[in-house]
Amino acid sequence: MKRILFIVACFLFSIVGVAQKQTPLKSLPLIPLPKDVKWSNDHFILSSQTKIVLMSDAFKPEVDYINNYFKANYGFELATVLVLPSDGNYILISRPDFEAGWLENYELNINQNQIFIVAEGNAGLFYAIQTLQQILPLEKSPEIKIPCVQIKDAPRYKWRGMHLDCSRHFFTKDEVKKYIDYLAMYKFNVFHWHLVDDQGWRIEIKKYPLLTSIGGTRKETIIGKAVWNKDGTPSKDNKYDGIAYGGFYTQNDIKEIVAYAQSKYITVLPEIEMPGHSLAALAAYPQFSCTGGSFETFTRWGVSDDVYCAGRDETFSFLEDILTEVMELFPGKYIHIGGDECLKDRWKACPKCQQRISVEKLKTEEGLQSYFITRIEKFVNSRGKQIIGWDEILEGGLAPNAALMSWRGVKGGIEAAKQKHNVVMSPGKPCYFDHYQSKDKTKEPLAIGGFNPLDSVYAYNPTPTFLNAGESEFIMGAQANVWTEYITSFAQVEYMSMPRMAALSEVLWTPTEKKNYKDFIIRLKLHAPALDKLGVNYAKHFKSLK
Ligand code: TNX
Repeated sequence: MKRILFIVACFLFSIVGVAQKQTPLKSLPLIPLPKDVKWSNDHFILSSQTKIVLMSDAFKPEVDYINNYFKANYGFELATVLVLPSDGNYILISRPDFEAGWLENYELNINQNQIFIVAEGNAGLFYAIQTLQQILPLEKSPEIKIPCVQIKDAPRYKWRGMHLDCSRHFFTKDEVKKYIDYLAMYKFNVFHWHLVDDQGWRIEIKKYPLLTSIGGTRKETIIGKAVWNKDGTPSKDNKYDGIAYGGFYTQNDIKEIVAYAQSKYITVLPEIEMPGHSLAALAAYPQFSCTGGSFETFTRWGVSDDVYCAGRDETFSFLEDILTEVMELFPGKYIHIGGDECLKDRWKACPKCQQRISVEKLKTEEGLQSYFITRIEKFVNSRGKQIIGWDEILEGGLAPNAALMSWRGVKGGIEAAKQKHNVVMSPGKPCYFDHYQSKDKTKEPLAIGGFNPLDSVYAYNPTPTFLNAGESEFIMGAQANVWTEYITSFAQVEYMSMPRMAALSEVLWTPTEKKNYKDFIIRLKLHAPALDKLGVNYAKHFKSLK
């Protein structure tokens, strides 16, 4: 008898345990999962009678945002009132103590009569509204049933980034804005805009118009996967499409996109590659190369031997002029200067580069790479900004104030954190969203290679557990990169990045102890109709997961 009671007790305990553990996570389509969520089966009924209280003009942007959203999605606006109504239901936005800046924590409390949105900063208010949007029903109706919730939320990391390569393939201003919308939906706060590479220069620089008129176009593009000879040169069997390809953003376009991102509390991080990945610039201005050219914007993928000449002072003046214009366009603290995959063959053969190595006592070409980045860093710092670069900037010694983006695994990031430099983790595994997401490649669009399925993204922990507390502080967060050699359309950008972006958002936002992949999949399935409504071409592999 005792034994039976014990078994029954265990059974009951397990049901209660499961219920407690799973119920709160199961039925609301919240991504990323907030830090603390409670909810009941009660509802707030929102209609055109619902009022929105504008306590202070400081909240006007949020009130406008909510009203625009309701108008677009449900066909009505809320009545704005200046004082708390004595009856009826209402939405109240408040900030206990105004703090300038982008504080991101917030509370969203919904009972049957009121929706309270409370935050210390505007970013927090914005995130509260993003959360609210996720739990609104999708169907149009004069009475909108919103579940009663109590949410207390704050992010795990301060750098929550997504990158998009607009050089290898160009995406229009509207497509870039759509991408920014997706970032905002999942509470990312950095959009890393890869604007420059061997295959195309995509940002207008007034002082050097040939950058876009020549460097913004390539005469054709390789078709399919590249074939290589044994010596590493591209094979003659490669086929090219014979179609000129180009595009760039004017400075006005850039201003528009930066302002758009800013309205969603997203900082745009521009990347201007140097000293490698610079063939498009050299096609326009060959005088800043080691050999003098001539060059053509790359028509294939891979890395070019020709890079900026580090021996000529004019190269630095050229780059400083470019960076001056760039820094005026992008208000963020960081400028990404690339620094990756700079082949050293030209520098080895270049008398000017060799002279620089000897005069500056640099010893090697790696030392010259470090000299290059440090010299650029000094300039950027003199304008009150910081540089961030790919992990190759560790070669020959890290520039004194540089932040580092770790892509060749996490080794570089760990090394930099130990040296007390800020770090963004972005290792190829699992943060390269240009890699395959499913094993069956025959069913996937051609991709560059690799394999980063959704569960591997979800399981990622950007802070290596063996770092001590002091070192971990330098891990600002992580980001995923969408390189577009093989991504030719925006629909394909969506396919490669969604829903892996959703999984990454939870890595970056949700406390580790609250993460649970099964639960995430349940919520993702509930969230999918919202993506359908937006017309997103997301990958659907998760739909068959149990
Ligand atoms: C490496 S990540 C690159 C890019 C390529 C990418 C393809 C990095 C700093 N450099 O130039 O597009 O791999 O996955």
